[in-house]
Formats: sequence, C-alpha cells, structure tokens
Amino acid sequence: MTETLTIWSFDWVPPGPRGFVRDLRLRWAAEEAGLDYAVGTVAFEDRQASHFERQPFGQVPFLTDGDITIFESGACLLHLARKSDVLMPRSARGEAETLQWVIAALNSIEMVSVPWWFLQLSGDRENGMAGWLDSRLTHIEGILADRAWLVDDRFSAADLMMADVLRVPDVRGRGDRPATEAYLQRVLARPAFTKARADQLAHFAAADTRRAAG
Ligand SMILES: N[C@@H](CCC(=O)N[C@@H](CS)C(=O)NCC(=O)O)C(=O)O
Repeated sequence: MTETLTIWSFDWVPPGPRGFVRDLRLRWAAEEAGLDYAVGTVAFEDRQASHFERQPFGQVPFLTDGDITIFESGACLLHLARKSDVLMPRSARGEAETLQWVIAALNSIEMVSVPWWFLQLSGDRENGMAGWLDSRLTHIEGILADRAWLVDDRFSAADLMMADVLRVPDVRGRGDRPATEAYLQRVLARPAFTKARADQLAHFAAADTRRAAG
C-alpha cells in the first residue's frame, strides 16, 4: 500500500528529549489506528526555509496527508482521529468530548507544565508556576479517580494526548497521585505506544550512527 501520510520529525536531536519528541504522538496514533505512514525528517541544527514553510515556528511535528500539510501536534492528532473510530468515537457527543479533552491536555495542562518544567530545569527554586501546576494535576487526579478513560469508557485520542502530557518524568513524579499513576500505567501499556516510542528511539539512534560515520 502506498503511504499518503508522512509524519515529520527532526533528523537528529540530543539524547535528552528522545522518547518525548512530539512526533511520537502521531506515530502512536497511526499505530493505534493501523494507518500506513512514513517518517520524514527536517534538519535539527540547520533549519531550512522549506521547514518554516510547513511549520512556521521551525518545530516538529508536522504532518503531510496527500496535498494537506498540517502542523501542531494536537491538530495533527485530531486530523488522524477523523480517520479511525479507534481514535475518536463517532457519536456527536463522543467526538465533542474527544476534542474537549485533547485541547484540555494541551491548553490547560501542557500550557502550565512546559513553562514549569523549563523554570525548574533552570534551577529556579522559587518556581512561580508550581502552585498552578499542582492545582491542575490535582484536578485531573479527581477526574481520573472516577473513570478509567476520558471519553466513552474506552481509549481515544483524548487519552493519548493526556497521557503524553502527563508522562513527562518530572511532572509524573510530582506529588502522590495514585489515580493519575494508574491511568498512565494503563495507557502507556498499549502496544502502539511501546512501538511508537521504540521506533522514535531507533530513529535517533540511527542518526547517531550516521553522524559517527561522518
Ligand atoms: N505546540 C507544538 C509544540 C511543538 C514542539 O515543542 N516541538 C519541539 C519538539 S517536541 C521542537 O520542535 N523543539 C525545537 C524548537 O522549539 O526549536 C506542538 O504541539 O506541535
């Protein structure tokens, strides 16, 4: 079968972000849905105009699907979710709630967790984002204490995005949140996640080998 989907990532990244580069969200979704896809690369170190034409911030991921090019991991994930009811229930309510939770993961959790993470990485001991992050994590803990999955009592793109945001080790290790931890163990045990993560690690390991060979 000819692949019409290409998930774009960097040709190489330093070791730190490997396993967390956001093309993993799209690899994972495609694996869940059984969609055929290729992985394309753009240069990490020398970002080209052709990269900015497809991702205006010079980031990854972006996705090409035939003549459609789309960026933002959330938008790309929802684009893929329209192709498979594995990723999004087909009821009007199920679709609406999937959209809601994908956006909540990005705009209510990641919007706080990423700046918090950067501040704590920079050694800011008075990290002013900590209370805000803890409040968001506490609220999501309350939600996950009552349900196994975010939408329709089954896995969806909402869980994929929420788990990917919450699995960042410094975020996951913050406080004692048993329902969140059980949720992460449940979602991250999915074979599609394991494969997507292994494929991303292999992709960057192959890049190391190429660089070492000159
Ligand atoms: N909001 C964007 C964030 C993308 C993002 O942060 N990408 C990272 C890799 S995971 C990146 O490209 N970092 C390099 C940079 O920002 O220069 C999305 O969800 O797609």
